[in-house]
Amino acid sequence: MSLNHQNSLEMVATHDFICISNRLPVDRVIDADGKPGWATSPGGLITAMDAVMREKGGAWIGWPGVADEEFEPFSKELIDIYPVMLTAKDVEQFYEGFANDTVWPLYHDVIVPPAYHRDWWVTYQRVNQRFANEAARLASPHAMVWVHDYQLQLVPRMLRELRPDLTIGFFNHIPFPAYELFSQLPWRRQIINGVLGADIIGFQRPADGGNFRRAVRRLLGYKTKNELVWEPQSDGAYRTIVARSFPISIDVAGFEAMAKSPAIQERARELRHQLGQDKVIMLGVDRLDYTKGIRHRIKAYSELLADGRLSVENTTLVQVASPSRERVETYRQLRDEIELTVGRVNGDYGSIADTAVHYLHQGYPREEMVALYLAADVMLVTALRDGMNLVAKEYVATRFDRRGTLVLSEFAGASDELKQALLVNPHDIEGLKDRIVEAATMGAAEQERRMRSLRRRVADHDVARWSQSFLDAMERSRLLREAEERRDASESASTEYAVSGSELIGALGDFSRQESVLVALDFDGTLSPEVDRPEDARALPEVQNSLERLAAMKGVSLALLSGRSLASLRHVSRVPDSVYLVGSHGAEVHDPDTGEGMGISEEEQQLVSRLGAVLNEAVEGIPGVWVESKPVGHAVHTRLASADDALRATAAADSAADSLGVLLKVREGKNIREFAIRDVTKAEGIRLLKKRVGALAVLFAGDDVTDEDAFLALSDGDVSIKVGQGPTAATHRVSSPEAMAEVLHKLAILLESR
Ligand code: GDG
Repeated sequence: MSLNHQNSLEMVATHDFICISNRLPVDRVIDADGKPGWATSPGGLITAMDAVMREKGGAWIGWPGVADEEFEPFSKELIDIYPVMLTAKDVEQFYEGFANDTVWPLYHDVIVPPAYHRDWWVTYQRVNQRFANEAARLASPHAMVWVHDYQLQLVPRMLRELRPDLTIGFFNHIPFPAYELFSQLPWRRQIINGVLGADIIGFQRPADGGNFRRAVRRLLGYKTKNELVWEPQSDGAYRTIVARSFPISIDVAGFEAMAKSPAIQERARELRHQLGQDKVIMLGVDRLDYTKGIRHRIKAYSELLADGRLSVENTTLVQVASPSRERVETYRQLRDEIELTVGRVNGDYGSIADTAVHYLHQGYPREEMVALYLAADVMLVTALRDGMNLVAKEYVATRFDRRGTLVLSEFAGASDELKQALLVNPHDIEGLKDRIVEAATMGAAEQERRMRSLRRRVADHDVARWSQSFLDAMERSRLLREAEERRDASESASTEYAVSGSELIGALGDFSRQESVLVALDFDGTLSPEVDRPEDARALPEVQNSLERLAAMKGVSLALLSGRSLASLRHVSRVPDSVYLVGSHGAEVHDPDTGEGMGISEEEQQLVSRLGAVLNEAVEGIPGVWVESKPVGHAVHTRLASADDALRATAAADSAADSLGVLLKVREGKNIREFAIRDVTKAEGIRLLKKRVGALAVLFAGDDVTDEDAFLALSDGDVSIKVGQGPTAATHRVSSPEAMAEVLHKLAILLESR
């Protein structure tokens, strides 16, 4: 944080990192002496942001939950909080209206009809502008701003217009609907354009990202390629936006620690005792919301009681339905319906001794929720549509005893990851009933087997990892843009760097004066023109000649870095033995001195094989598409396919890869989509080589987006060359492999003559 003079009257603190959400992570409280203050609400988001906020001197902008009252900025536990004022009318039209009665139902598959009101839209824009203005005022130059959720979809664009220097992230916590539904929205273009003001756009599921990119193509006609959106700029260039999934999670260690606390365990025992020691206790925990499938759950349970498959003597359902959006009419109606149903079920099936449904329309402290999770034999998550559903992950995190069964809706984002739950389609009441009975009667060994696997997944992917991966993506975007700006500043953006251009020759001259250098080159598209069959690729003859000269020089280490497997690279490159070969984007390294490579574990190998099997099955029969095996993954090639078939193949490959239920690293190149079980980039390959050969300077040339990682890994004094068109972090550009041949020829001359 630093202090700036915003204008002569006002001293304003500025921040390098800002988080914006509709609701602040604090609640207004009045203490015992009637003194007002602020209490941190222990939500997942603040836990996720806590470390980064402290480290970066972050600020949080949001509404404190009280209408018509202005609050001064304040600090709470090292976070600077800037309350935004909402009038009662704003709350009604922006929050309850447009956000919760237009966007929320529309984005949750129109489970209830969305209401479209022009005055709500006007207020939504006005309030979004207020949030954007505040962020623009508080952000330091080149700061990062992370905007959260569907209430603030216009903020990214508004902020970009005010402060183009910022790196902006947007995360959508709820689903993004299919185009056929989204297109109902009268302001669909404005919303898409608003979100696209961000550099990084995050969604819960890959399918949400796909829906969003489709809406971008249909409504604005922008090109998208896999996870990238290309937004045309007024100068003819393109801005690259990343729109992809970042599945959110919870503070796993925090939940587990609570579950292990003696007080909470004692409370869990007490709950079990009160509910019936020998009963199967089923639990639902939701905000009272029509998306959560509470009615479906109660209906299925009541039918099971009616059928006699379950009875109130040996089961009970505890339903916590915490109050939510009570001023919105559809929520009032839902509450009435649920309460009517619960009353009927209890009236029809309960007895003096046994209650069928314990219905609790109350909010509870987190400790009580954890005790309930521990007491429950079966957790019912039957959402009709849910971005993620954190309750499912919380239940798993607390069950360190590896007992309990999770029944989980396929329509909750969590089902992408929690494959060992009993997955269910909540609309299929018969199927839901079968799943509930299966869960209620599941043996201990099977519970343990499933819970062990669920817990491993959740433990490996906690909320810290989620926020870190989003922030890393923002940081990467910031670095790329800075590199572009540096290049633009040194020469006009549209000018191609010619080989004979003084800039590049000057850089090559400086580079060649170093005592020990590393010349690292991508192969396909950089040294060899593109060919139909990958095995036919060959370096241009002039290039081959320069490579042989460079390979023979003292003080020069030569390396080829490719996305190809090592074997394939060795086959096509035909370079002298002294050349370092790095295959599979850095996953495989061949050191000519030691002959060493980098291995992968047996477990990883098995996962790679499973991935290969599902990908092959998914694209089988699609003309012009094939799957190439790589050491840590597989690549789907679409170069020979028609545009339609290529799209069909990548979509099929995406869902096949999703079906494995593991988070894969997906990388896209020209007509190629790679799925890897772990991250390997050419940047790591470069770092490894530089260290191994002890080079003082590095030259790297490449043509593909996968080469951008390597460009970013270079430092001052290094030379980076992009071959061909497209946005790049490289400092120099040449037009083609032929032009690159000329560069290498000149480089060989310069190095030879030192
Ligand atoms: C949105 C998206 C996405 C509930 N009642 C009480 C209570 N809770 C806590 C739960 C959980 C949280 O509230 C609810 O999170 P969910 O993920 O289940 O659902 P939404 O509120 O709809 O959240 C959702 C999420 O954003 C994050 O991106 O997963 O899909 O709809 O943590 O434990 N907590 C306490 N008392 C209660 O009575 N203390």
